[in-house]
Amino acid sequence: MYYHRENIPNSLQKTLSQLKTGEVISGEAISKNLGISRSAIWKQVKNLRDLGYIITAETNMGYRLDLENLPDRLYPFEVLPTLQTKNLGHNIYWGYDIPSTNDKAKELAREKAAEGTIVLAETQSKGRGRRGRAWESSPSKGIYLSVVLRPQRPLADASVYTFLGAYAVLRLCIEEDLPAQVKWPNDIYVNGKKISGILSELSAIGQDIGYIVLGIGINVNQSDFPEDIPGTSLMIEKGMMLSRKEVLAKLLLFLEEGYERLKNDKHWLIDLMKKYSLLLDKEVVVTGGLELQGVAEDIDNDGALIIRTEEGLVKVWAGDVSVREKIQY
Ligand code: BT5
Repeated sequence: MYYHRENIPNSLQKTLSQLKTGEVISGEAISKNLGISRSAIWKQVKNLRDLGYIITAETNMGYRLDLENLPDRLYPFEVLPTLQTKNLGHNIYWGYDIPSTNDKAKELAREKAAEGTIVLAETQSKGRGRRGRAWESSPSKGIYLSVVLRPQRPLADASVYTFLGAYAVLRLCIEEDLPAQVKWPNDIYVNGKKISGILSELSAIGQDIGYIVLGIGINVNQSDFPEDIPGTSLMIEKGMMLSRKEVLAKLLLFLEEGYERLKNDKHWLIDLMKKYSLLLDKEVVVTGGLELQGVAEDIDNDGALIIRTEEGLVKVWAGDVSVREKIQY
């Protein structure tokens, strides 16, 4: 089941809007209001039911949509009216199960998808983290999003766009009064547990960025996680369920705002990453490529993490960094 913005049947949305009063409305009335046949409406109702809307048919009276139990899905026609962005997210590719939204977004980017195009899935069968790790994508609980960006920037600036994803999630958490921190370069933690991960992938044109696919996974309404994943969700931290649609709309707004600011300057973002860093001033261990340990001292203007080791300062551009547990005697 795939919907691209252009493919969403307009009539389906119109029928839905007629039903969204929650009152009983006759097929005849809908047919008159929309200027389409009653059999066409019957088909629309069937399609809407297939999408999870509960519509009862009251004999001789008409249809009624159950407003209390709307499907918890990020259908483009539900998401679009909530967006407050100028450009970001206005072109939506949605699928119930997309193996990896990043892979789909890369495919669309190669096919010249416009900047700001987003891919959304209810679940991913091959959701990816870095280095072949998996991203747990339980159906309709989290937000699994990939954004196509085309910044006109040299490759050297690429790492700040991973930070951009972290920035948007950080703002979201701060707005929800949650004590969020960023574990360089791409994890967001709340109260010691991971709530979100970012996977940014790029394609180069010579020495410049061609496109960036910014993949963001956020745990929203999960109540628990598999034993081997020390994760948390907005719901666990807030003690209540959140509307994924509203969370998504905010996230895209913060992303767009940050993206616009990055056109003039990137230092504000580096400063913010330092301010909310989980690692700075801590004893850390770096693995995956470089293997070293020391104290995380700074984040450089090029996005690298600077570690003070026994041999001196070392710059780390990529890798897994964990805080070294203090040995208790
Ligand atoms: C990340 O990788 O944290 C980047 C995750 C990016 C996921 C998004 S979802 C939309 C888009 N499409 C994709 O295919 N990917 C992106 P990394 O730093 O390598 O962390 C991966 C590790 O996080 C795993 O090995 C688990 O330990 C842990 N993990 C997996 N799923 C999790 C979840 N839902 N919540 C918290 N931790 C999780």
